[in-house]
Amino acid sequence: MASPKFTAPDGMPRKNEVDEFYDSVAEADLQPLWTQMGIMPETPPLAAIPYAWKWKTLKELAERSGELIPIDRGGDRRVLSLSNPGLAGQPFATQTLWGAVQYLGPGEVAPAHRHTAAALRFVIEGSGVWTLVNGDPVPMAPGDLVLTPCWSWHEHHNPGNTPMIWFDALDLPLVRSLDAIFFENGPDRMVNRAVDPASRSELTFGNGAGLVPFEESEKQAFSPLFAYRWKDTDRTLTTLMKLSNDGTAALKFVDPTRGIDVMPTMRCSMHRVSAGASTRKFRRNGSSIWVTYRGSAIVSIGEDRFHLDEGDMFAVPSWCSFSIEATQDADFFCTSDAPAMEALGLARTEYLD
Ligand code: 1HN
Repeated sequence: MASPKFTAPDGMPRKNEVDEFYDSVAEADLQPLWTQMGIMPETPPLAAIPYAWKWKTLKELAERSGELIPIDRGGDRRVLSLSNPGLAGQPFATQTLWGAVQYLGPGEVAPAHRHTAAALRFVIEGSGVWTLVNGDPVPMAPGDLVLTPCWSWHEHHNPGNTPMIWFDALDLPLVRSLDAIFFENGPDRMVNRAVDPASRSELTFGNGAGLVPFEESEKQAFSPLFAYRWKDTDRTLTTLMKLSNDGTAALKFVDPTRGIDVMPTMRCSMHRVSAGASTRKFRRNGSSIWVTYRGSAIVSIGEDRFHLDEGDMFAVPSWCSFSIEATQDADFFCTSDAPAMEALGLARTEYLD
């Protein structure tokens, strides 16, 4: 029942009239802005924290999952996700990115499916696995970057007799927050088959030196090249390092037909830091996940410092200062949400040294 209205002698509404107003606002599923303290803070209010996962633990538990868990459970993929302790138990490494290790045992197949969340693999160790991306078999080897872009069919095959572990990254938290998740299971398992050492996408678009087919193929939102090989990445970093005067070199993986990021939501890059050298200290909004591919380093993220060795992975949340100091010659793979931030006009970077 509505409470009677009282008016004070000075004409101001009496307290119970204000209370009644707030009740009516809430009942109408409305909220006043003037009570929303902190809705527009000066810098991003962060939940995710700077965090690192050790390869030793990742590898041990991935191998254990291979012994205990059949491949046909848990979404057809034997994947252990990097769960940032700041994100309330969600299986996400950062606010926008999923990171994980995936284990595929000898003779196993992770069957076909597709989803709107874009994915990439960066191979850490093992050999013999190939991924079928939209019908194109792409072999995977250590140091290779393999793309399975938005809505592309993909399935993983391990016809060999050794297991393989790789790093998976997806833009899943970002796509979820946009209510843009779609998923579809593929046709039944395909039989293993012989695979050429290079995929059709590499034969067509991976010839390097800025040379792409004369006839334009229909442009999609992602790179038509699905694999970036370690020998090319390593050679490019070696050349860039020779030209460098600060002991650091970095490259970006791009769509060879347009020179833009490999996928619209995820930037991929590789960073080499010589023993004793440091990268510049900076912060940017948006987040990234890093894989220590070779060597070791001390990484500063915000107020935290992490000692990292081969295979260790770490999360850099939005607007946290970041720098790497190599204790041995070190190579890092990085994926970030930078293309999405830039496309939305939100990207900011600040150098702090
Ligand atoms: C997925 O499809 C794969 O295909 C890996 O290898 C990790 C994490 C969440 C959702 C789908 C894969 C995934 C995933």
